[in-house]
Amino acid sequence: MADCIFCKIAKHELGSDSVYEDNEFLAFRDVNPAAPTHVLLIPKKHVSSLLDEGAEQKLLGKMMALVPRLAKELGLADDGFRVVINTGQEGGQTVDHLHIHILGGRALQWPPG
Ligand code: DGP
Repeated sequence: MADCIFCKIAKHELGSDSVYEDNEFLAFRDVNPAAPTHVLLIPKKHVSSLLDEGAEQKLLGKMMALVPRLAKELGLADDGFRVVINTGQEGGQTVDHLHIHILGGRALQWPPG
């Protein structure tokens, strides 16, 4: 998608503080962190949300399998972390490109606002 900010980040047309990259996925630090460690994991191909038919089992499985690896590499495994996929307007999704938030580095409250 030409005007998608995360597509531009995935193509390195826009800079990001990346922590992981392979052929299919990129993980980078959130520009507006909600926790001391706040990373976004995205597919490089444009998938608009968890409701998009492109969010299929294989893709989601690969993304979720990357989460514990990233959490360990980010130093979050000992104290724990949270994974969030905001979906749609009332779900708090502001960027229409599927992304998994990985949050940690402090005691997180529940329920979220
Ligand atoms: P969500 O509200 O779930 O759609 O989360 C979108 C997140 O993306 C939000 O926490 C801020 C982050 N974000 C938006 N634009 C940029 C950007 O250009 N760079 C980075 N690193 N993060 C961004």
